[in-house]
This record gives sequence, C-alpha cells and structure tokens, in this order.
Amino acid sequence: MAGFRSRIAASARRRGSLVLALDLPPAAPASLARGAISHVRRLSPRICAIKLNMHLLLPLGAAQVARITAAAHDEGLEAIADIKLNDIPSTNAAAAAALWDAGFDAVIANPVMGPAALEALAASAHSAGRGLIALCHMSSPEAAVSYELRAGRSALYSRFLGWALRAGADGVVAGATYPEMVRYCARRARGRLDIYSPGVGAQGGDPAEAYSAGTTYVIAGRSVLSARDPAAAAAALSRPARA
Ligand code: OMP
Repeated sequence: MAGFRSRIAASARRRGSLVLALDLPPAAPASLARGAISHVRRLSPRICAIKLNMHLLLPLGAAQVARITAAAHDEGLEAIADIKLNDIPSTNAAAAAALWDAGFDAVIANPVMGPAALEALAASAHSAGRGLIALCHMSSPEAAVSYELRAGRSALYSRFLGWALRAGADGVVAGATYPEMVRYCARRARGRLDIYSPGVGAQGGDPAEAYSAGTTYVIAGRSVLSARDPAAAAAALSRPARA
C-alpha cells in the first residue's frame, strides 16, 4: 500500500486539495455520526480528505468514528485525526494504535513533545502505513505569542519545522493567516513534506494567498459546512488549476 503522503496526493489530483474539517456543532451522538457521513458522501467529489477533531472524537465512541472513516475510505478519501498529540512515547503509541484501529490514515501531533518522541511517532506511523502531520505555526491570532518564541538563535516554529523534517513527517500545519510562515516552510522544506493550512474563511486567511505562498492542502470547516452550497464552497477552496 502506498504511504499516506502518496495516497492523499492521488486523492487530491482527482478531487481537489481541500481537507474538510468535520467540526459539526454539538448534537446527539447518533445525529453527529449521521451528519458527518452525509457530508462525506455529498462532498467527496470536492475534497481529498476529512479531518476529525474533538468536535466528533469526544462525543462519539470508537465504533461511530470508525463508521465515518469507513465512509471516507469508501469514497476514496483519507481520514486525518486531529488530536494535536503531545505526550510521552508510550502514551503516543497507545493513542496512535487506537486511531489506526478506528480507521485513521494520519495523526496531527504537537512537536513540543520533543524531537526524539516525534521521530518515534513518525516511524511507528510509517511502519503502520499511516502518516504524521506536525504543527509548525498555528492559525489563531495568538499563535505568534508561542510559536514565535525565541528558542536559542531560532524561533520555536523554525525548530518545529526542523524536527518535522528530521522525523520524516508527511506534513506540517502552517496557518493561512500567516502566509509568511507558509512561505518560510515551503522554502525550507523544498517539497520534502506537505503544508496544511487551516485558517481560511471564518479565521480570515485568504486561500489564494496561501496557495501562492506554498500551501499544499487547505483545511476548512465552517466556511464549507455552513455554506448555502457546500460543494461549491469546497470547490472554491481547492488549489486553482494552473493556467
Ligand atoms: P474553520 O476555521 O472552521 O475553517 O476550521 C479550521 C479547522 O482547522 C478546525 O478543525 C481547527 O481545529 C483546525 N486548525 C486550526 O484552525 N488552526 C490550526 O492552527 C490548526 C488546526 C488543525 O490542526 O487542524
């Protein structure tokens, strides 16, 4: 089986470069699972992957989550678990094993766990045919306060990118709200990993600017889920075809 990075790239070539954040508003678990599967089925021609975070992972049990990842796989999509994992290696390994059992193809992790722990997580993900995406610089207005902290002669985001590259991570998160960070990651990574950019629409980032700065995949939730025409909104957030 091809690795996660190749699988999501193949999916994006057919359907576009948008990762849908399935951040549904609070509801009863059965209705959340039904709603998520319905979005997967309706939007699958316009997205390359789904991303689930605490919006669904906390209220739903593993069996319901597995139904959603199975629906994504039926449609040819990848499934990303966004838990911003950050713990000791034995706990990371247990969390990753449970996520793979629930059908996820990749996990988002926080490199603040340290470079050796990140490398161990990447190695175990890859040996299971799964992927690792590391935070580099988040999209929120306050992200600069922490991700741009000086760490010796460099800044934290620069360390995180270096650790992600050394670990062989499949991608990093760099918010579309900081296009200069996307540009920095793209210039330094030179294609060795992909750049995932949340922060468009509701958070104010401009997808066209992100793509031209080097974003590989835009991540979006509210601007698609609450659009009058979600399929059109999803299509508009994909990388424009080259003229
Ligand atoms: P919208 O703002 O509704 O498009 O959702 C953005 C999604 O990306 C949410 O699921 C966030 O949890 C996630 N996200 C960010 O917004 N900013 C980040 O820096 C990182 C993430 C993420 O890791 O996915």
